[in-house]
Amino acid sequence: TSSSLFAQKMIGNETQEQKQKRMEWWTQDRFGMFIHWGLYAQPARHEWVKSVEGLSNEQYQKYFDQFNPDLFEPKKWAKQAKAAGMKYAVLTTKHHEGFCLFDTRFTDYKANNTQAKRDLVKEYVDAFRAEGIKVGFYYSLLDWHHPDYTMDENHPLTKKDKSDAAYATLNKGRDMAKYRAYMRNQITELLTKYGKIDILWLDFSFPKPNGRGKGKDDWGSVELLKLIRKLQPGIIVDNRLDLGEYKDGADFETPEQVSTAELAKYKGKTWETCQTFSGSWGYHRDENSWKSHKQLLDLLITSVSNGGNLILNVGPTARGEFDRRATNALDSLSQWMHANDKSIYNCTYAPDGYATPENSKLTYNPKTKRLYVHLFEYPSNGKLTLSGYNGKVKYAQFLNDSSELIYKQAGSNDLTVTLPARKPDFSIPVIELILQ
Ligand code: JFZ
Repeated sequence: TSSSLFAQKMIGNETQEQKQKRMEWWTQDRFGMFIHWGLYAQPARHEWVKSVEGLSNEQYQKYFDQFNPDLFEPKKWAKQAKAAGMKYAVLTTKHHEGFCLFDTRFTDYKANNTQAKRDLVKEYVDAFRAEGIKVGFYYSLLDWHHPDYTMDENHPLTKKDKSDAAYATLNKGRDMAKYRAYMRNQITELLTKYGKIDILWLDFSFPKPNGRGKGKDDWGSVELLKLIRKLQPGIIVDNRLDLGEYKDGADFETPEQVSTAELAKYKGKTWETCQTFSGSWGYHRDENSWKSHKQLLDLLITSVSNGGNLILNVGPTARGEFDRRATNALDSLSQWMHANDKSIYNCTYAPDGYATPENSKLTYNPKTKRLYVHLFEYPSNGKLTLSGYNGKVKYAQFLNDSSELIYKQAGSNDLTVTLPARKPDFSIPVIELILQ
């Protein structure tokens, strides 16, 4: 890659070792909760509704006027996240619609001026911190409400007329320099008024050769990242700023809604896949494509088995709670995690020389030298072959109850594990192999 041929430009002078140390908790914790919450929870048909339907600020105003999250109790959110085994959280402090869940001096378009009448980000921070969950902020680079934000292919006002003339008319009086200052001001508020912030998730860049995208020059990305590093030296920042030759200044890659098969490509990088329960990030009432319990587990296990993180999204309702479908999904994860989370935390891909048995996925804890075999299909003949494992295993047990599993040598190199006829009561049982 180009980064091995040419030195990439750095922001600050952190060594690789220092960077690894800064990110240690994140690479060990593996599992986080994304929360997309904003005015778009009311139309409840995707957080991009303003853009997709080309709605003006005036047409969107009713959602600001009606916003009244009477069931918002972030302590409940935090307890649900914790029970599901999520160790960090990232909340949309502002999404593309431009509405701010936090108190800010730089716009009136904020929760304090709705019927909520308060800073909702503050309550989120306090509640999650109290549960011992690391606290992250998502902040949208796009802003479909700000008067200085110029037209681009995603802007709601360009949906009806895409001509150069329409762009020119709509851009009159808009000034991205002022919008850049607005972002810096708001990010400064977010990173100075709420104590230590663990993650900043900036979203997103879409540079286009036709000038109808936005990227580093629009955001002032390099300067912005310098400011962020100055305000919160320990913070972890995603890679969606379009940093150009400074791209190593970002901390992790963000494969979005990719399949489990595609995650193998990220092995060896520092990454987090972000995934929804149902397709939309914001609360979507009529969506019918909810992932099954097993699909969600597969995403988590496959992420760890390729050395990455999973951040799983909940879109709370406009009243401020996780709906029944989300709650059920989290509950089912919490049951599995309660018994099996040792195969997730502090784990990564298996070392070389350990073949993946049929219909399974491996994770490995390098500190405890334990290898975890996740049984996606329970062997119907009660036998699991571990090819090439002979001489490498000291003890074998199910992870969920520490019940011994008997194994014996097969051929010169292999081991055969005998499994009980009755599958443990988990969609994906886990075998724990204590290595020599
Ligand atoms: C985004 C947002 O637009 C979306 O609403 C959500 O917040 C998600 C987490 O991030 O969308 C993107 C950003 C980048 C790409 C795709 C969707 N991309 O580069 O393919």
